[in-house]
Amino acid sequence: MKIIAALLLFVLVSFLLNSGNGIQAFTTHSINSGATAKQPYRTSYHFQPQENWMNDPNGPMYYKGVYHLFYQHNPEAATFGDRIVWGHSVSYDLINWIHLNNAIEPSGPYDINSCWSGSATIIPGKEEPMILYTGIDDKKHQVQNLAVPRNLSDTFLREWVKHSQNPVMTPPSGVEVDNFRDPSTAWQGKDGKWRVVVGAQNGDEGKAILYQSEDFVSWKVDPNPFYASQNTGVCECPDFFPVYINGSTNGVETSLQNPSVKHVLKISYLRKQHDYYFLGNYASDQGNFIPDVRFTGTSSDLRYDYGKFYASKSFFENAKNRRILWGWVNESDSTQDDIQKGWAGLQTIPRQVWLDKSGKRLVQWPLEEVEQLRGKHIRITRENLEHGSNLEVSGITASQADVEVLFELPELEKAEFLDPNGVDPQLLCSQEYAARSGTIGPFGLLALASKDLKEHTAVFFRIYRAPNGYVSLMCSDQSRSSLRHDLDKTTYGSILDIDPNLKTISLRSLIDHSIVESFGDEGRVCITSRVYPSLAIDKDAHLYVFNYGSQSVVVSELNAWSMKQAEIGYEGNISYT
Ligand code: DQQ
Repeated sequence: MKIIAALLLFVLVSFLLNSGNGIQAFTTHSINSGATAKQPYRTSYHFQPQENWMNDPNGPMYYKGVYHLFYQHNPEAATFGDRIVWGHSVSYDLINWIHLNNAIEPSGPYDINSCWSGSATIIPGKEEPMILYTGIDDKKHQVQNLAVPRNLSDTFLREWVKHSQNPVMTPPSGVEVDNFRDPSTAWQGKDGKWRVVVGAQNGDEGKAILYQSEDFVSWKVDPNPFYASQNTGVCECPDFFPVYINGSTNGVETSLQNPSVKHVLKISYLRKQHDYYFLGNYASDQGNFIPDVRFTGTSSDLRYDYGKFYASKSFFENAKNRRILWGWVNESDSTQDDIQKGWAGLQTIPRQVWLDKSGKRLVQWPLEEVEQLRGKHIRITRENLEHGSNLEVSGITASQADVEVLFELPELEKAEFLDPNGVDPQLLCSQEYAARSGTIGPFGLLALASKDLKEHTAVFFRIYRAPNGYVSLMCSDQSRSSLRHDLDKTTYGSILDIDPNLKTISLRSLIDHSIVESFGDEGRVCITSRVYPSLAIDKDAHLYVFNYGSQSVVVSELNAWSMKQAEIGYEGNISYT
């Protein structure tokens, strides 16, 4: 009897000691559990709240060694609602996240019907973060409010206090009261005054309205719009920042103005549900922005991402001197599916963003921090892909992977002719789908593919000879991504001018159960897709590299990694050592 009692005591003591040591014992059910048999579409290394609805990234910033991400969140349901709050999570590396309590919730007459999107600005010298956000007030008008941290010495800035003078901006004349929202990060002019832009609408005209302030509390509207576009409807989530023109990948602090930079204005057009950006000149004296090329509403407009990606926001991080971009990726299944899943909405893997050396477009690349999740590695080199080749990349978890491939191209003169003027790449991608043979291409990856290929998401290129050189068409084709019918399977695409001497073209895809984020030509074209396979789930997912063009292409090098799960969970339940 004594022996049995001693044994039981030993087991109990070891259990208590072990669980006390390894935080793991407490964490398992609170950490983002990733995809499971019941939840095959839950991601494993993309940012998601534990449950319910998430949309826009808000107020991202880096403050005293900690990254903050706030986000539009409905804590009550997996659908958008009429009491939206600011969710709040913090991280030391932008990949593993600690969820905190909501930072900003409806409370006063100036935000009682929701706390919508906004941005953070860190006041230099005082090193004090300020948040400007949109409140839906008691009359359902949109107003801008200010919130500051309660305690600057709290490492995670858990509590935010709303300013007594809220609202600090109300809809000015010439702006609809229910279309005045999403204040940008502020920048400081040479006169020391702060400036922000707020998205707006008047009739069919979309606008970004400029405000100025000396103290961040009293804001004066500029009567002339900072930017306006006709027949577009509302401009949401404007983001305005400088980029270096010398091809440097470094980011630029938001207030910097000198001849070494050019400016970027990003507008999220609600009607299009896409994020468009404009390169141009900031005429600081006149208080407006003059885009090099105006918005046309056609596929020639520049976009951050040609797939599912909206309401993005960037911030400058001084520790690594880079500009980091977050974007919201919505679901492509039905609201009913979201309710069943209990969640909806992802954020992309944060991307570093800079101006291409051509000066004509931005380049985006997943932050280097994501590489810490790379596990098992497979490498393929010098593999000739003849017409009809379909080579499996085996040995990694194809449902949770990072793949980089460099294709060596045949002689470009052999390419078919295409006049890209007036061509809609998205339409072309759905006509020239992956399985249809061309001359140079289609070649690329089949991600989240079932063994029999009945399901696959094809991310691929085709190269064409154009009137003034060569172009590449990059597509992400969801049409065969799932046997399920109740999904948005729009095929996405974009056309890019390429150097006539181009010998290789690169593709990287981050695959995470229901998302495929792809970066073509070293990040000059990005396409994000949401897919919900019914067969190609977990261990039944496969990855192939293929070529259905009549000309052979060579896989000069392919590296693929299984990706580990990121640690994303509630405070107190994760160990960060
Ligand atoms: N989402 C917010 C608005 C913003 C829109 C509401 C963009 O502030 O205009 O959740 O997705």
